[in-house]
Amino acid sequence: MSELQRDGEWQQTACILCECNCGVEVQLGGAGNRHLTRIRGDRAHPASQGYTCNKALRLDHYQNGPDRLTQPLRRRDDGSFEVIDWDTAIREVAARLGAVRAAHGGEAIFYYGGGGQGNHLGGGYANATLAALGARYRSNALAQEKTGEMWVQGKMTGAGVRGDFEHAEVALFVGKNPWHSHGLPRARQTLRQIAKDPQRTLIVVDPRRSETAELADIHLQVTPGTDAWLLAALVAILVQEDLLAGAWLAAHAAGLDEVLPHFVALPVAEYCAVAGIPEAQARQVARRIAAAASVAVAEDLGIQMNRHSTLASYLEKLVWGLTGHFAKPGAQYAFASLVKLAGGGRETTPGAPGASKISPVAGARIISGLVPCNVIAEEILTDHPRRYRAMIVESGNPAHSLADSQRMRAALQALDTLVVIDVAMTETARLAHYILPAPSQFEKYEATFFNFDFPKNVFHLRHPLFAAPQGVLPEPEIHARLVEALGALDEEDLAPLRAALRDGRAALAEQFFPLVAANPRLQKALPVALYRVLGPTLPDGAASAAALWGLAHLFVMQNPESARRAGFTGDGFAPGEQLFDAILANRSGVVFAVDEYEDSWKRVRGGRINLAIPELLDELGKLAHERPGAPGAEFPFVLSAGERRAFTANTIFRDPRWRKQDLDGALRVSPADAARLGLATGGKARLTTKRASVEVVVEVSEQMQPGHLSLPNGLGLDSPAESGGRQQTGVAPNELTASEDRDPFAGTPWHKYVAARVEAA
Ligand SMILES: Nc1nc2c(c(=O)[nH]1)N[C@H]1C(S)=C(S)[C@@H](COP(=O)(O)OP(=O)(O)OC[C@H]3O[C@@H](n4cnc5c(=O)[nH]c(N)nc54)[C@H](O)[C@@H]3O)O[C@H]1N2
Ligand SMILES: Nc1nc2c(c(=O)[nH]1)N[C@H]1C(S)=C(S)[C@@H](COP(=O)(O)OP(=O)(O)OC[C@H]3O[C@@H](n4cnc5c(=O)[nH]c(N)nc54)[C@H](O)[C@@H]3O)O[C@H]1N2
Ligand code: SF4
Ligand SMILES: [Mo]
Repeated sequence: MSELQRDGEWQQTACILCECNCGVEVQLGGAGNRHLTRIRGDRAHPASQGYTCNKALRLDHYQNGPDRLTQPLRRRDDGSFEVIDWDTAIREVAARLGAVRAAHGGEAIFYYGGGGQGNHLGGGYANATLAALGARYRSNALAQEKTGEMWVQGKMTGAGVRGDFEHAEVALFVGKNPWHSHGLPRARQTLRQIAKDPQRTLIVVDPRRSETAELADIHLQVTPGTDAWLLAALVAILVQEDLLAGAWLAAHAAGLDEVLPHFVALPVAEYCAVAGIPEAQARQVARRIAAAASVAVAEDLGIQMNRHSTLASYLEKLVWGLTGHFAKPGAQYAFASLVKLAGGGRETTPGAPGASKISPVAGARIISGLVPCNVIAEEILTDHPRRYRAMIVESGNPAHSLADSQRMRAALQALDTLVVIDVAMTETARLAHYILPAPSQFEKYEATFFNFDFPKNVFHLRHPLFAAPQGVLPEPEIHARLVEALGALDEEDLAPLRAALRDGRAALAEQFFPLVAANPRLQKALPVALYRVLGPTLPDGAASAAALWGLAHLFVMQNPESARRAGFTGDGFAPGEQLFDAILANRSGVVFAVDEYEDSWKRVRGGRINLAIPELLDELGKLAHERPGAPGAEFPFVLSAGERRAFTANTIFRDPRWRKQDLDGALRVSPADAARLGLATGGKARLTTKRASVEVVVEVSEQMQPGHLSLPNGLGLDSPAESGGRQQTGVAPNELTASEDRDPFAGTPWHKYVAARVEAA
């Protein structure tokens, strides 16, 4: 029985299945007391306030999932794995990566991942390992969805921007289905409230009659892949009908004169026709947005993984920008962040000022420090001297989740050294030379940096519920050992910090920044240094929280007013200490920032929204001559490969039994297409793209428009079958996708626009 178990008591933690990380309370029990037996929403959680969706109740399938890793593993020449001890694992991994650095430079070592929907704390420590290796290039899942939007935000505001849907008069979702995917707190409650209030308007742009579209007042059922035309038409209507927020723009925006000429003569009727939207409906929407007291807007994968995605992100932001829906209740806001998840949309290489802003082989734009996921394979499968030769994958499953699985597998297999840090034997782990096993997210301290709320922003440090199995190590410990094995940090470096801490944490705070500034080795290994010095002194074994201490102090220094309003007051280092104590103590999460709507302006670069992005205005011009239409005779359908449904959760659950419906992950087909092709619900079809041909179960669905197909995300994993052997459930979407099908600006994939053919099987 776990020593952490307190019988029958509800314990606070969070759901790890989407970025909302709703607070939950759980009871433990079952075999060995190692199960989550009861789960309910945590009313004390300041963001979720007791809310959960259907998925949180299934979390035990993660905690007790199949293929759990409990010992470090090393690949044998025949491809099988042997158990090794941790000392051997750390020594050999450090030696092999060190050898790659010695022969080819640290930039040949690539880092992928760092956290999923629930776990970012461990990834924070990886920076020390990368600095020790001199690694320069990295990526994660954000670089196959959000980097285009980040690049646009980097140019327009330089800040992370979100919509205040709770208070919005008009809510606009473009290519997003929050009923299932969430992405805003208590999504279903908020959607229902907007839908039932006659004063408020819910607008959804989606080719599919999604669950959110079903609730909407206005559903713009676009032709797949044509959002750029629709959004351009909406902007043009605002311009041509003189619906702009003139005085507001004069006070708060720049670049209007550069933007207007691109829209004054844009043929609205023609663009609406391309998008399959009645012109009158588009005009109704533009007028509603201009007239509203507040509009909140969110875009997501429907446009971010589609044709013209970066342009569409820009046009979406012009819609609310030109109508002045920013920095007021119910509109867009720039949030306070405890940690910037990625570098604010700038084109940069992390840790290498002035270094190249493009990837070394493909020359792809690096946004927010992330190499586009779609070029990773290309950066490996080449004889280019600057190719990546080794890779560390931490909490990510690129062999399954990135475009073009066949090519991704070939790339991972071509590496000199692949190290995987995970909890389960995944599609990626199977290809590794070394597998380093971590405790599950309920067996250690964990947190995410998805803290985007406003005006109150929340951070939640979760405490462990179970003891970790013998043989696994938390990620901060793995990184600390790697950094030490690489010779990048030792007791001599740490001694002055330890001496300062003897007089208490406040004394450490006083001396910390000068001490770190004086020793570049400390600077590079910062999180690990804190883990080693401060970590062991933290209560309840919370060593992994050590890096948060530095972040708490930095946050308070940079956002004194927001912190003060949240109750962290006093002089000098006192508020930072208070914030850190509150983070450690409060098991349901902490409000770390309280903002005023006006505060958004302080976070906008130069205090003005920049409306003009010349590269994208040029791109806009190309729409005039392009007519997307159906993909072609060989592949007459548009396949959206990766729809969020009631029972999908990326690849966090590997046990197919977690799903209560849609067990096979059916391909959704419109009734008209099904009738024409002789397809029926529950029957099989053959689905073919230029990359692969698979058999799939069909669901004839009224949600679909003719010519459009939709497959769920996260399926196609294999797991132990009850009858012995292994079973695969559903189709792995990226067997069907191709890495070259990507956005020209951000390199994000066209997963929602895959040319496909379907036939009865
Ligand atoms: N249940 C569940 N929730 C999740 C996840 C999960 O796996 N399962 N994953 C989480 C993650 S990682 C993410 S990034 C989010 C993603 O969240 P969403 O982006 O909301 O999810 P999707 O279902 O992938 O895509 C949204 C919508 O885009 C529509 N779409 C397809 N083609 C087009 C098009 O051409 N134009 C427009 N306008 N729309 C189009 C689809 O019909 C779909 O309804 O969800 C998060 N939440
Ligand atoms: N075709 C297509 N492909 C897609 C999508 C799509 O819509 N269509 N969606 C994409 C999107 S938006 C996303 S975000 C990605 C998601 O894909 P990935 O980024 O690969 O993320 P997850 O599926 O969340 O898997 C995370 C990994 O973390 C591991 N893990 C869980 N807990 C821990 C832990 O505590 N420590 C460690 N070290 N590991 C842990 C899990 O076992 C799993 O291997 O998929 C993308 N792929
Ligand atoms: S919305 Fe659902 S899946 Fe997302 S964190 Fe909350 S309970 Fe989990
Ligand atoms: Mo995602």
